[in-house]
Amino acid sequence: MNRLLLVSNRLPYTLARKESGFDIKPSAGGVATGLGSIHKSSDSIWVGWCGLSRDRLKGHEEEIQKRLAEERCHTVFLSKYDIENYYFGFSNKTIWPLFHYFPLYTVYSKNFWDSYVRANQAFCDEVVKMAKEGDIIWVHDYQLMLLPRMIREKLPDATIGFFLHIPFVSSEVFRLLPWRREIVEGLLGADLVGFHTYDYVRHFNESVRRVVGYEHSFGYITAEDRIVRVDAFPMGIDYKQFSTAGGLDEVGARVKEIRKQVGDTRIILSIDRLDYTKGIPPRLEVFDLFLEKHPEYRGKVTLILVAVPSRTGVEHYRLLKRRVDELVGRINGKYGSIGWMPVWYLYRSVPFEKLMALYTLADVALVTPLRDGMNLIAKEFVAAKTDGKGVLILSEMAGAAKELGEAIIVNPNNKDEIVDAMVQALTMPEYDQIERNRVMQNRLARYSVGGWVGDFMSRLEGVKLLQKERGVRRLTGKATEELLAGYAVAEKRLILLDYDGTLVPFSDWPRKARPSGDVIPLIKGLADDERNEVVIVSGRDKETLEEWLGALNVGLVAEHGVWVKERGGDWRMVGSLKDDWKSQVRPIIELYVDRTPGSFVEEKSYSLTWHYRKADPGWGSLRARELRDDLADLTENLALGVLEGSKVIEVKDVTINKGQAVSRWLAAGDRDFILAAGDDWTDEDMFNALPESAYTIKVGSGASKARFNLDTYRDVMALLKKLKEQSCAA
Ligand code: GDG
Repeated sequence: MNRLLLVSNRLPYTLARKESGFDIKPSAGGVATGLGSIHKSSDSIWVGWCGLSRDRLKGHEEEIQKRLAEERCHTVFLSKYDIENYYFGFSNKTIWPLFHYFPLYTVYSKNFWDSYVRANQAFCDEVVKMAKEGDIIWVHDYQLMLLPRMIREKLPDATIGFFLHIPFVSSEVFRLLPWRREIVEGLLGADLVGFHTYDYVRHFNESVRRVVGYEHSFGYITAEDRIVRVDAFPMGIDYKQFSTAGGLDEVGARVKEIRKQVGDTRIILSIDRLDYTKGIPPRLEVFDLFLEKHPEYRGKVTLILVAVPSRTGVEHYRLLKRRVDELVGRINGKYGSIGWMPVWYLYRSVPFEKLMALYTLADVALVTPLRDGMNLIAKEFVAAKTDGKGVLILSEMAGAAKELGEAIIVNPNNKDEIVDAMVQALTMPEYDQIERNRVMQNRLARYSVGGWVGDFMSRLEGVKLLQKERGVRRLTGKATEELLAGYAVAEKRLILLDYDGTLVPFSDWPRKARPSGDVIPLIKGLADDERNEVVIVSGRDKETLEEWLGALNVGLVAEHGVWVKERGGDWRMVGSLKDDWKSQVRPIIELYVDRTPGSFVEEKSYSLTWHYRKADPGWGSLRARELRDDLADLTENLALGVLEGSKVIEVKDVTINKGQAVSRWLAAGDRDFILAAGDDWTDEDMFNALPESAYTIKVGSGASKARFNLDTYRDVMALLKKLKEQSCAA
């Protein structure tokens, strides 16, 4: 098993300054708890922040790293300013509220963002320093969303996984973020991006599609240079720990202690970090309503409310604390009596034994977050109920609701529904409680935190294998050397190049894809070598090709072969083609233009093309399917083909294709070196027409007849540059 490099904002240990030296304590929270057990049981190194700013550690850096190294941890040093702006700022005032559907709490600040970039860079530097070949780098959570891409830039072949512990919002909310592109690109630096639920996966895929235009299919996103897997991995708990700890003596002692204090009432339990996403004030309002509507439970039920202090430096959290204090005071004042306090309120973190004692004692767990990535408390409560007795009331807005369907599932905004759920829970027959809990327990035992890690790791391995398979044909190293050697000795070379997507990137409007500054000199340099014949084989109209490339000493093919221009010659049409079909087809395409904002029709002499790159992606592909069907019916009896390309549907004469077009250059004499590059389906005809010895190159990662592939037009340009250098050197 390869070594694991865990990376998260916080280390599982937090440092505090003492009068002399430092104190080291375990950190609290979902990520620390979940990953802590993996860290303990495996050969891993954990890179994260230790909780103190760089200034406070000054002069003790080595000592601290040494102390942390004993726990297989390594700290990142951050300035006070960056902690303020990256952690309390961008992470907790921008991403956290936005990703939990609190857009009104979201602060958009350039300073926060700059610190976020800087802090991610600081993490990257440490990870790169620590990483060894073969390590699996696993980055966690929303504070480090730029990190996968940053690491990838430094270590291109690294195995990188990313897991988001909070929800991924709907693309409609995500698009509010000014830095949405950077975030998506940052995440796509990973090989595998994991979320708790399939909903988050869907939202992420849709955001990727809208923000950077990459399509997804069957769990894979084809990014510019690589395939990235995106999947759901509902995080589990250390089931064994939670299902056995009830038997510990310390826990038993705590159970007795609490029972003595609370008295002989039924117990409803509520435990969370004090966070506005957890819905604590509405939960207290529900409890108030419950006591009001059901006076028969007064004196018979106690709510134990544990609120763990969190992010106390952030304004919304301070206000929240005040609101909770008020509500607890109000309820206790309104219903309390001597001998019965309706709400037992603990504003602090409790030790594990006490947590277990509370799980053991509670008749009902009231887990009603307004939004929650997963919620481990719900799972821990169920696991702790070894006798099967106890009822979980769970918000449908928590990721855990997807797995714990046997709980009483409620809408956290529907107070009456929750009150009814509380009554249902308090009166539920024992056999029903046991039956529900057993089903959930079996599920939690099967997919414990260990299972979660194993599942993530095997998917990560899977995507690496797939990348390798796809990369086998990649034109790198040895194959490039062979190609260059073949080129060097050849005397009659033919170089066939597609234009869009091969020499230049796609742009929103075809007219905008003019040859960039280096394309013309490069092609010219190649064409100047007498041993070379260069042909640009394009689907574009001849007027555009003439305008952009006409001055070069190259052959040109327009409209996929309708028009051909040999070096020094004039444009000629191939065969006799008809265009009278256009009047029948055009109105249908125009109808789709009207119905699909952002799309348009391009008319060439013997073809009509519907472009939808600028349309809404989902809508565009739906309409494309409809248009293709409509056109297929219409063109059935005509010699026309309806072809689908990269965000285009094209109707043209079926007898015309790039393969047929390039055959005249093949027939023109023996070639001792042929290179052809293209990125889409129309280029496949060209590859098919060439002899096996030709260097055929597919740009992009899709299936192809080509012998090799390159990732992007940039790689094609780099290859052509090498050829040109050889030509010049000769
Ligand atoms: C984030 C996401 C997602 C809590 N109080 C005490 C205590 N805890 C432990 C619990 C549990 C963990 O902390 C809390 O986890 P949650 O999942 O409920 O919540 P977040 O901290 O918000 O975590 C969340 C999680 O990441 C994992 O991906 O589920 O949705 O927001 O394990 O046991 N432990 C002790 N004393 C406490 O007072 N000992």
